[in-house]
Amino acid sequence: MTLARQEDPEKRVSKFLSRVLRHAAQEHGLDLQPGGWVDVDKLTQVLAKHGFMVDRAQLEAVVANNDKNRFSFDGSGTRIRANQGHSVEVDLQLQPVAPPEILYHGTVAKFLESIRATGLTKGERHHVHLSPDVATAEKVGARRGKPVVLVVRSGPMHKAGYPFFVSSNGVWLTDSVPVEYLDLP
Ligand code: HQG
Repeated sequence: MTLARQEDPEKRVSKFLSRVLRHAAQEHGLDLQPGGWVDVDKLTQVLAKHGFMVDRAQLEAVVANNDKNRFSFDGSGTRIRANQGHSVEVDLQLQPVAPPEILYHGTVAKFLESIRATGLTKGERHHVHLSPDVATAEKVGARRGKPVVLVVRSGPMHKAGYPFFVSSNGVWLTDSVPVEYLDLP
């Protein structure tokens, strides 16, 4: 008999952090401040309450080792946030920036018909998420099955007045992508 492999403890903490910081700060009694910041000491208490006895050094390791740099500390080190991916209302204080000419969106075939009808929409999230390169978009799509990578003509879109943002971990964000700016298979 084989035993199910235990998930790496750092990954378990990271998943819990994603859930709390992106989707459920309030439910855990945490104040999500502008920028998405949460007090580190209060977060550590929430972690402990859920069985994650994580000290400062361990929390720093979770932030530093996260495969997608999902989290940041602020300059003073007293606050922590998820860099993007929120579903709750929060002002992430993102500044609009000019995107590269082309960005990519990783998805799966079953969504194409709907995307063809309405373009890319943000669904539960704050923004549509776009990737700077094909390899990253393939990974995003592969979370759901065989990835399909769409080309987004972000340069012309930006010229037409659509704002773009980039999170501190390099994910490109925009409100929606009309179908005329997409290359669909
Ligand atoms: C699809 C991960 C039907 C869209 C990744 C996607 C990313 C539509 C799904 C981040 C549609 C939404 C976000 C339309 C878009 N009709 N389906 N009109 N428009 N879709 O998870 O981009 O690991 O909200 O193609 O790396 O997959 O969480 O967005 O398949 O950066 O840090 O609807 O999540 O980062 O799914 O992923 P999601 P996403 P983390």
